[in-house]
Amino acid sequence: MRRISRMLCVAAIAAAAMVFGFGAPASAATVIKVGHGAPEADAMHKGWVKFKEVLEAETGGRYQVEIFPNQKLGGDRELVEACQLGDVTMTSPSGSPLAAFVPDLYVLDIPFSFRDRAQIWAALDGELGAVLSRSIAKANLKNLGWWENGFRNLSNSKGPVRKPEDLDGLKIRTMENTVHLKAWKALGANPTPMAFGEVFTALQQGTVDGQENPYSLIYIAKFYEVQKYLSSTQHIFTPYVPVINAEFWEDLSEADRAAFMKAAEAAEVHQREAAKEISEASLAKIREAGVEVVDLTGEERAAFRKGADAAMSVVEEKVSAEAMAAFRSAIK
Ligand code: TK8
Repeated sequence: MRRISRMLCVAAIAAAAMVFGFGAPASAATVIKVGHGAPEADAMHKGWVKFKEVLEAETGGRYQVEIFPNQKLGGDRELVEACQLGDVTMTSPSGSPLAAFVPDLYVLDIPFSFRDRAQIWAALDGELGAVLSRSIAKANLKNLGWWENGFRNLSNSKGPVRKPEDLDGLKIRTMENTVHLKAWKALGANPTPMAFGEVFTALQQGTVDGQENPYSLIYIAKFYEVQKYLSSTQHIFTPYVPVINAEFWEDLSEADRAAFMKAAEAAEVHQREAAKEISEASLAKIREAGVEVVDLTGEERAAFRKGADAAMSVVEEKVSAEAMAAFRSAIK
């Protein structure tokens, strides 16, 4: 139906162009509606701005990208559903809520598996990323790369968290992801899944005591204003996953697909750089604001590993053998 109405629309514009003799590409521009859940100061938004700039230039304005940030069109889960239906053309959820639609992505939710960015990008730009992209395709979405949300750290309003015992009974907001829930429960915390848009109020009102996110979002979303303590747990690296509705992608010409890929590649490079910079600057600003930062040593961090063991048992049930094998070789 959608495809037919798009064809009719193109035909009508072509007919009008013949009758009235106009050929300006802007009048026939296809709008690409992008929805995402992060604030505009986040690197995710900068990635989309770059995507817009390159795609519009490459196609001479035949495509116009409209970006709706900050959950204007919904949180991660709703945006994934909207993108599957084509109600938004593109979106970029965190990998963790996308895993509910693409179970193989749960391999990225096992705490303490990746050492650093270099190892992560090697994995996602390599075999593991290729396997996961094929799994994403089964959810009616075409993956256009891997962006950085970042290494996550735990903040809370109750007290300094240096060891797992400090988590006892602590109410923590998690992303909507069953593996994360399992991991925090195994560590003795009391986790509640919640959409990102509700987190600030929940922290402010004390519905939850803490949350975990990269330094960038803890700063940008102002969580640091309502949290006294931050521990450098670095327990998970969350990618943002830019995706496009699969039918829309299939209908594109070869040349247009190349333009989309070019824009996506430029966006990815720009986004990763911005994310790294913003993350470092954010930690400094959080410290300056007076949050007590608990810098964990490698050994202290390792004590939280029993959360990872619990997570692994869920992941092994949900993930394909192929994704598991690619994950294991990526973290060697
Ligand atoms: C933004 C979310 C956010 C994520 C979360 O849409 O929910 O905590 O870290 O960045 O994807």
